[in-house]
Amino acid sequence: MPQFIIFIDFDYFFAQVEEILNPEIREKPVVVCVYSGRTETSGAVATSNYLARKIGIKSGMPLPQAMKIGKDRAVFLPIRKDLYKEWSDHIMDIISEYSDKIEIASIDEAYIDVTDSCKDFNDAVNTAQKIKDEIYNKTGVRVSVGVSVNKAIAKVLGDMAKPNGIKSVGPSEIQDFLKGLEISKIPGVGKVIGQRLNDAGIKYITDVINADRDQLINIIGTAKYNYLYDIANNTYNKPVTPREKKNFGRYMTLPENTRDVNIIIPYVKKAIDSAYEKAPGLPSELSLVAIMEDISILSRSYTGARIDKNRALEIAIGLLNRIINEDQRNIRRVGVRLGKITKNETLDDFF
Ligand code: DCP
Ligand code: CA
Ligand code: CA
Repeated sequence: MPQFIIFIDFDYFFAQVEEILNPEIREKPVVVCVYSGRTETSGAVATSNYLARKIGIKSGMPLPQAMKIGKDRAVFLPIRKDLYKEWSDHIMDIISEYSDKIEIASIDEAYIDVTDSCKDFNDAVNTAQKIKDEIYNKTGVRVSVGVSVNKAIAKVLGDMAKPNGIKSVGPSEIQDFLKGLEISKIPGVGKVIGQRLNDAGIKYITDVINADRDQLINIIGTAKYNYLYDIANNTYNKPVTPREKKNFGRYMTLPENTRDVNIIIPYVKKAIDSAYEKAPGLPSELSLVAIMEDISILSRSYTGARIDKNRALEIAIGLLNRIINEDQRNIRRVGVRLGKITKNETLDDFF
């Protein structure tokens, strides 16, 4: 039985968030910078939008070099990690509505396993498109998506689909696809290993099947050999492994953009009910998250001892009022996020 795996990677993520919050910079090269603080220009590029990449400014580049290329035409912005994390959490929450089997691989990457909820591969591709559309409609973020029969090929396809695309290879096409797939495209095969394999005559992933096993193990070690062999043989089936979730968020879209708490509160209540249903215990931290009419995200948090559902509503309303008092804009979506969750004790804990 093949798995149906969807891989999602957010396009030029940090720079894209900055563009969404400030659409005027969209027509320009945008560079998100990590300033090291030693001198005014020491540091490196975290990421850049596609216009900046076109003129040669890429992740990891030293800032002085980037500034030389981009002076007068590029926008240089300081990295805002907490903000991107907030957006990432929100998008991951949207994705996790589609499957409990979600592996958040990094701030801008996730795998989900939809084998159980999709009746066939076509259904999995439709689900992937739905997730992509929903992320865009709710956050404005464009993502690239790969859908296939295992994690490795889903990621290969997600990379090929960049930017803003979706690519799929199902059970009936996988054998042909593998035949044409260069080994350098496989996740985990970097420049160095790719070159060494090429030197040993391995250009395509399927070349691994007939290669001299001992010779390859000498070059890349047993673990990597087995990994590549399984992919080539289409027997790779490493499961999507959910990491322990640290927080549980739920969001609701309001019927209209508003600052009227009487309209908003019922949706806060719905979000709380739904978040508590998912969470494995009581939180000691509760955040109220408001997505404003211009799509920016504001949140206010409360920390206290194990917060039950009734108190959660009271606290959330207090936090909502703070946001309304401190900000003039209308709210478009509202949500709650439960953090620092203490697991409920079950009988199992006593035996
Ligand atoms: N990042 C970083 N430093 C790097 C590489 C990446 O800080 N050297 C951060 C910024 C990116 C984020 O991680 O926005 C995700 O990394 P990706 O490699 O997925 O790159 P992008 O999302 O920026 O671009 P792409 O559209 O190619 O995925
Ligand atoms: Ca990305
Ligand atoms: Ca990534």
